[in-house]
Amino acid sequence: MSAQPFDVEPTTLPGFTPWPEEFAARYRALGYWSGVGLYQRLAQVAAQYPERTALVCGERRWSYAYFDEQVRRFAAGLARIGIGRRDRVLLQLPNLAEHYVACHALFRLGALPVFALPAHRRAEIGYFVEHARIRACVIADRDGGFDFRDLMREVRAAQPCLREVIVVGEAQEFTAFDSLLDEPIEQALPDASEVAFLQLSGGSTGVPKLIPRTHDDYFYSVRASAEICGLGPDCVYLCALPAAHNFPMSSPGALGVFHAGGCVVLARQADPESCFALIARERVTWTALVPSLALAWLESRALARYDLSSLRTIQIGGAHLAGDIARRIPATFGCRLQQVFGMAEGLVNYTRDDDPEHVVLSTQGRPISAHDEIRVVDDEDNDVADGEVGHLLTRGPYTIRGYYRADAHNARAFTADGFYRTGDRVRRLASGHLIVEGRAKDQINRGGEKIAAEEVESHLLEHPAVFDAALVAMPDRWLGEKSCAFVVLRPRADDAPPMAPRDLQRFLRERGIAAYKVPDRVELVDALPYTAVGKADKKALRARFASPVAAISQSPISSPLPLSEAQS
Ligand code: OOB
Repeated sequence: MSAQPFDVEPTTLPGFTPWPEEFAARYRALGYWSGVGLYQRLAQVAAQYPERTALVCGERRWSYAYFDEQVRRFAAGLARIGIGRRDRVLLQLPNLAEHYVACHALFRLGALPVFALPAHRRAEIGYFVEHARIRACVIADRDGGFDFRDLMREVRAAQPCLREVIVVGEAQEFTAFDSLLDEPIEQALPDASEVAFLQLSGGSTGVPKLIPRTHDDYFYSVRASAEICGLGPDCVYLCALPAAHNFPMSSPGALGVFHAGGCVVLARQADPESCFALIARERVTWTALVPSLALAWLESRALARYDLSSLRTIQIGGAHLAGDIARRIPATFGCRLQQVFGMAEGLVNYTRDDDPEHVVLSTQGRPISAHDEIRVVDDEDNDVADGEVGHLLTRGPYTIRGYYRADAHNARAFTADGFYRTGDRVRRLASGHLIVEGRAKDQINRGGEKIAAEEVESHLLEHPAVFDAALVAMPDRWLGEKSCAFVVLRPRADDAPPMAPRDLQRFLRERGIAAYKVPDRVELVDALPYTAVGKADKKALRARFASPVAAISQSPISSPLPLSEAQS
């Protein structure tokens, strides 16, 4: 009797697009894919440097030995409640040591963390839970005045697949994080070619996309990044951005620091005062910021009050860095600037320490790997010459070949031969450095936080009074970009109350979308301009902000902090 197909365990996670075998073989032969898993690397470092400080979180100071023990304990507790290989577990934690414990415990088990941001709310979390069939969520009790247990109650009522909610802090009816710190047990590690986690895409479509990254591909990017950035056991990294984001996680980020045996200092808040105090206290040597946060730090009056002389490098990435801000960073902080242009889908570019100053100031760096394949193409996918602007396509040893469970979208987001269409418009210099000139994707980059226009528009269209809507970026001094929704209302019955822009903003908040996605401004218009093919003409809408007077006079007061904490 032969086994039925459904009895056979699939060799990879269903919904994951692997690299074609010839590429996988090449990346292995080159030693890029080393077969070492993400937990395994932490265990190696903990054996090498048991006494060194791995993590500083508030007043807690953990050695590598202690950190690794916490990971093994939590992995044992997760196994006890039935979490195992390929189960998906959503992590939505602020910058706490438990974030790294949870993700490494899941790496050890071969279960997959799904990295949500603290700003996400019912709409996003509910979607991730349903789409990735999440078994458990790990949350904090409260953060920034928000109670994540209430959010979980709502999500769980709608999603029966969600069986466990694990809470750092006061668990109430849920499972306390600390109650899962069991005695460590022997556990078989997953194969490094397996998917290690699902990361979130900035997105440009109606629903967010999930990015499957394998141990092999991710650890390669971490290792190579740590080498490019010269990390050693003496590095002290301030994690000021949300720890779950790809930039502070792996470029080289916290995983790069753990790989090198250095120390990660977690900042609970990204504001200048809190971060300067940590830099001075812990003698922090480097950090990663988005441009809007760098600007807030540069403009802070607290600068003069702290000794920041330990800083050697500030990395800037995630959004366009204006030339004047770039110049002020080394001048003000007395340290090196490194530009980073990366994406959760894979490709990461860095300026290098030996690049001439004008290259560091004016380019977004060059790829990590000699095997990152870069194409810059016109609208018909023909390559353009170096120095000309075109669409950036890429393929390589740590760039995905497909989003998780998204076949129809994958057909558009990747070329037939596996290049990822980044949606960014770039110029490549003869040296290989890239300059980001803009983007073709329908996305707003709000201080590094990405907003898919279509996602917000589809929420707006759910309002019975809305006939049409288009979300576009408008310039902002602090965040680089903010969002403006142009909305056409349906004809109103004579007795219906008038609709104000803030009613629509409230409607979106009540639908449970992250605060950073709620349009900063709503313009009610009689009609949208359309292109020849009948789509909203966003170029024409954006042009309405071309005059700085219009942008400044009508924009609400800007907040200098990019991260959601500033808006919640
Ligand atoms: C990083 O990752 P994501 O996935 O949040 O966003 C990726 C997108 C890029 O496609 C590009 O549109 C934009 O963010 N971006 C930049 C940039 N770095 C990213 N645009 C202009 N200049 C830059 N330096 O944002 C990310 C991931 C890893 C490392 C660094 C950033």
